Amino acid sequence: MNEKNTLISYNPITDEIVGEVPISRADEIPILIRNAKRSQKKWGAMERKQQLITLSKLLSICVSRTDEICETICRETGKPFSEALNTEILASLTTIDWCIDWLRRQPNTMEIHQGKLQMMIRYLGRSSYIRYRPLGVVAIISPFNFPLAIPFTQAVMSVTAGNAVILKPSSKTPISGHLIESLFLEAGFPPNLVKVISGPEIGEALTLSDVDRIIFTGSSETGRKVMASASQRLTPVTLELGGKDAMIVTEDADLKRAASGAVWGAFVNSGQVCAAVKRLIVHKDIYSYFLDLVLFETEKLKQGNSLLDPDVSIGAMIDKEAVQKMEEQVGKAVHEGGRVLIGGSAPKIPGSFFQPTIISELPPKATMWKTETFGPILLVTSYEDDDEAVRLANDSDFALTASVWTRNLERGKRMASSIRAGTVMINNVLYTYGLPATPWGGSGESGFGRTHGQWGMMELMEPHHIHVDKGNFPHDIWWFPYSSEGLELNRDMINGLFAHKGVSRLSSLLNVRKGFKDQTRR
Ligand code: TXE
Repeated sequence: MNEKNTLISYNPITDEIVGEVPISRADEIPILIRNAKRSQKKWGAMERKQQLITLSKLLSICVSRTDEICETICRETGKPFSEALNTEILASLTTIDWCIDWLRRQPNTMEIHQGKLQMMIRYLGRSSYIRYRPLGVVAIISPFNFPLAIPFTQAVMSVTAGNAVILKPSSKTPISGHLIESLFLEAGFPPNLVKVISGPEIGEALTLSDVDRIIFTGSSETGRKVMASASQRLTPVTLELGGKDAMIVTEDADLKRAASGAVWGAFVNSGQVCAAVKRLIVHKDIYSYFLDLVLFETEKLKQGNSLLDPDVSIGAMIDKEAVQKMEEQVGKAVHEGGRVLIGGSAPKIPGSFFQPTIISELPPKATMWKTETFGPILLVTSYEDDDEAVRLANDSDFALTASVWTRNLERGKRMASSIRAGTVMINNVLYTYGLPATPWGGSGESGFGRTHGQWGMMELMEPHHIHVDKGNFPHDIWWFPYSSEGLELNRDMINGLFAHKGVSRLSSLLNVRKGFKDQTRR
């Protein structure tokens, strides 16, 4: 923040200014919510055909502005251009495309089948249906590590479900965040339907404001604060929090492929990924051979500024504080008995870099096994049998994603089904974030709720239940006044629906129907 009341963003490699955005004050939020609600009405009143055209326009604008968007992300985060392309842009494009398809298929209403009661309810001239209605205004608070993909995919889904969005991006990546508003405006969405605001007060103020849902992505520590604030107004929250994800490698896995998967899964975005591979659990029989493969792959990784050198695979961390935190965490791990096999310090190049680091022999009780390391640090250990591997994978307060690597897919599915993580991949890591039809989210310290897919959509809408009764009968048999006759009828209802074979269920149901009919005499 400065005298111009703007938030400045710096390039973590060159320290150059990437750009600045205006800072909003907490007392502006009620006005913004009013504007958002007005826009939401406009958007809601738009023909579905027109909404689909607008979403398609957003898709083509993102495609046409790909390089500009990627460059902005690279300059603001220090991540390699290839990652901006495939983990930010691609994930965003697939989500728009999925939303278009979802909206096209979304029925206006859905009739509810009453199961065993269906026949009776029908006879009584009644029916129930659901129309999913948007919540209203969704507040999105997002982290720095995927400054486009995370808030953008959540915003596209929120708007597709009919909501307006107020987005607060990380103060470390405001330019990429504010770019999102320009994309929606350029595509022709009503102004203020997606509004991006920044400022040191805004995050907390938004969680205390009159929004209809909060989607928070960030650390478990901040997640608790958000939930506490949101409880003031009983605002529902979706919490996408940290991870300490496990990767199990069995002795029958394709080891070369698994080694490449482990290295990408652990060091993509310089390890600043909630679902990055943090705990490598390798079968004892292949432990040292596999570790050599992983070390060999890691040694080959080039670190630097990909805007100057496209062969760079490992970019920078978000800032110097993040690098310092890595140095402290590695120092503690070594102090607690861990052995650094590669990396373990900041390389001697300008910028906020930390070397890809692999630590072995860390005692199971050591801090780093339990705490999130939001950087390029991978812990390795071995296991005897599948049960132990699964136990080790579940031995964490975090439960976001995990993976099992084996050529025996049935074995993989068996192990996967016992792992607590929200998503378990067999022979792959991380990338289902880019499969918008699949749910994303975890439990425990990794939060709760889901973004993406039908499950994410369900958290952005309210199932509005309409029950219609044609009023064919003047009186329901469970209404006042109670009587012994009425009591018999209610017994018949229960017998008719749930009694054991002995009792004639049909005659009971016929009694009930007759009972409803006879009410007219009362
Ligand atoms: O998080 P922070 P960061 C997690 C990742 C790591 C963290 C890193 O595992 O733990 O995010 O991101 C705003 N009330 N995930 O450091 O500090 C803050 O300004 C309201 C998980 O950015 O928690 C920023 O915009 N908001 C994930 C946002 O919260 C507040 C994917 C996050 O900040 C606030 C990516 C407050 N009191 C990262 N204080 C997943 N599970 O999918 C700060 N903020």
